[in-house]
Amino acid sequence: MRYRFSTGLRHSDVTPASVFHARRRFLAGIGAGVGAGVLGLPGAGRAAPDITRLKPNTYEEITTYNNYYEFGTGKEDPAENAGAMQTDPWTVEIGGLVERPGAYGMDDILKGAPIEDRIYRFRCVEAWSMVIPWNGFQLSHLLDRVGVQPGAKYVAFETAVLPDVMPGVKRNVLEWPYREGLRLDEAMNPLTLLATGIYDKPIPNQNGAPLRLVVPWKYGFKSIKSIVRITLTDSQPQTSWNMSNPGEYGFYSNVNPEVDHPRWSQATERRIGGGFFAKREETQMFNGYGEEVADLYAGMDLKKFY
Ligand SMILES: Nc1nc2c(c(=O)[nH]1)N[C@H]1C(S)=C(S)[C@@H](COP(=O)(O)O)O[C@H]1N2
Ligand SMILES: [Mo]
Repeated sequence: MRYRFSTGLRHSDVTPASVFHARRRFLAGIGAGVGAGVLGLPGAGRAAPDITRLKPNTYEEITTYNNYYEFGTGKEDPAENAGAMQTDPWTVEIGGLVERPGAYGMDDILKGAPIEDRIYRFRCVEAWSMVIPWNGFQLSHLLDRVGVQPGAKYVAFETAVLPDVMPGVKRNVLEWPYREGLRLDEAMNPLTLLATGIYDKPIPNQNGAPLRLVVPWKYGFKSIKSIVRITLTDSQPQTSWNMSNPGEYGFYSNVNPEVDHPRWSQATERRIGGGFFAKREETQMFNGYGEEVADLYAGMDLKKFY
């Protein structure tokens, strides 16, 4: 529990309940729908479903149907194999264009981190989705603490490579370490979390303990697990899926029902746990978080920058 509640206080203890819930609705995207209705903006007629009202997937579903190739490529492999990974102590090397580079222990990273509860829809590029109640803090909080230098434009992330406990890294399915990256403004967006828990429990190894990225408007593979390195750079970093297949996986990877994966459609998704005969759902632009993030891509051709 120490990874989540290092202060001993829950976020809901320090924020009045009304503010807490209003903020939560805003962050989940409902604030957007209401605003559009009042102002009569286009799109108000077809309001996106309220993401906070989506029923979260069960703890069991969230922790047994995973992608974590270091532990195997099957959906059940991570839950089966990740238990042996030692996540305490854990150190994250933070470097590149920052004022205070160094090896930061988890206690240090969590010092003063305002842990929040966020219910996010999570959309995999394989066209399935889940709704996950995360505990975590904004990546911007950590970046502010280490001090981003003016020349920094991107943030690069790497996962641990632990051959003794990760059977998957002996195979070349991807180039290890697993790498991901964000543009600095994407990294600083309030929706971008470093997650430390699920359902108020410490994050399980198969979901990326002790610290994993969550970027809800992008396909799941951007949300890199078990982070050991964060580097601020001035040029776009390499990312594992883009390196392995640039035609199928771009750097941006924003959820976009209009840009299909070369081998399948991205227009709809299957909610995990809905049962075999459940209707597929229509995928929403930016996974339903457009009000919060569309401005980041103003003027960009998202078919080109997929
Ligand atoms: N290090 C690492 N991070 C990773 C992956 C991985 O294989 N290795 N898989 C990604 C993919 S494809 C998805 S869909 C999500 C799955 O997260 P979950 O298992 O917590 O639902 O993790 C992402 N982060
Ligand atoms: Mo994924």
